[in-house]
Amino acid sequence: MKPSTIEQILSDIHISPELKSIAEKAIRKERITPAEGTRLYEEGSLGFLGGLANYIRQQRHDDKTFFNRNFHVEPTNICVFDCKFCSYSRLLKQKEGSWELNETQILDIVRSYDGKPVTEVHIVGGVHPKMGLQYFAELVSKIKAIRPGIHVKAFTAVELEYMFRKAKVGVQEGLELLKAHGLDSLPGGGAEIFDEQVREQICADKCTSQEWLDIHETAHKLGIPSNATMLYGHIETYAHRIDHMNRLRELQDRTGGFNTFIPLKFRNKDNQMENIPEVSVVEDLKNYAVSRIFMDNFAHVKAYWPMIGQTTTQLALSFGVDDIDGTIDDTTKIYSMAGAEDQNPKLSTKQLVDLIKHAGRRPVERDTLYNVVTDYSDYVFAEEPA
Ligand code: V47
Ligand code: SF4
Repeated sequence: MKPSTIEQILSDIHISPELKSIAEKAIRKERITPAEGTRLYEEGSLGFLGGLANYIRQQRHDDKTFFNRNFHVEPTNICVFDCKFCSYSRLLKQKEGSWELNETQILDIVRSYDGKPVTEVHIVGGVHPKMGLQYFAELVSKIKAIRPGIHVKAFTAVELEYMFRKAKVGVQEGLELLKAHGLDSLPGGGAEIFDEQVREQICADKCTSQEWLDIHETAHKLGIPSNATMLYGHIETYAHRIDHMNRLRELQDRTGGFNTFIPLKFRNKDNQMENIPEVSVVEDLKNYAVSRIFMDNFAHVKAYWPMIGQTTTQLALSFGVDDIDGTIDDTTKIYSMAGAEDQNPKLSTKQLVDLIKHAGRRPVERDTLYNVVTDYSDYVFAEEPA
């Protein structure tokens, strides 16, 4: 992929002096302000934002596009909370459409990957009132006993806040316990939009923004890295998105513990916000681009392919994205239940590699912490691997 040149970005005839000065700052690797970030959303054309984001992406990662080999375990979709955007959760008393895996079933999923070259298990689910801290700590230990080398990326801050509160332990104590049992990192879910008024309308009863940020900050201080997400394309404004990213950027300045930033597009099927139309692909791409430009202290911006589909994922690689998550298998239901095109999200390694190569980029398998596992640039597949 030919990188955008500075001249190409700045020669856009429609670019205002204000946008030009923001672009020049970003190119000089100077931090742009929240007001400048909001202006990018409001005034930047898709071409301009894409050119600038792609320039930054190329400077950081060249054509490299990261993915990993992982699988998801979703222990339950029973949840004590009532997020209006969620198509996935069921209340304890609601039997239809709910599931609850017991420990044996979860460990059997882990065993089913014996001999397969996965490097990560991503554990996330509803907040079940009866699955507590001790249960999950022991579960992590048992997973590690079966598969000692696997990276356990588990439990959103929402799940953690609830399990620590129920167990009457502080955040640090709870995280230390989980770490001692083998927890390696935290996924980025539950962040949604930090603005308190928006949060009140879309997910009033779960952990607050400050609690989410405090849990991640404590985790980072204990040597547990994490991801950060942002749920966009519902009732929030551009200023809310920038405020969200700014709170993450400030936390990252303090700890450096975030691996990657993951914008999550709101999908509107079968949830209490289904009257809100989904945003366009143009908006998705602009959002990736502004994220890449604004989040100057985040090494990676991830497009989560099961949520946006494979074609938009390929496009996103020219709008600042350098990571597309993993092979995943068909074990995640969060997006298929919310209306994503892929009902059984699963791509083999060859399919992921081809997806990246066909978009003109260089596929690199990484582990959770972005150590390179295999560079697939010139790799020839003998036969379809598992
Ligand atoms: O927090 C729920 C989102 C998140 C909908 O860390 C929805 O590597 C869109 O955080 N439309 C959970 N989004 C998933 C998550 C995640 C996913 C992939 C990778 C990582 C990582 C983390 O899913 C929730 C919420 O923001 N979500 N419902 C919906 N209707
Ligand atoms: Fe529960 Fe998570 Fe769904 Fe909210 S998004 S209702 S916390 S499963």
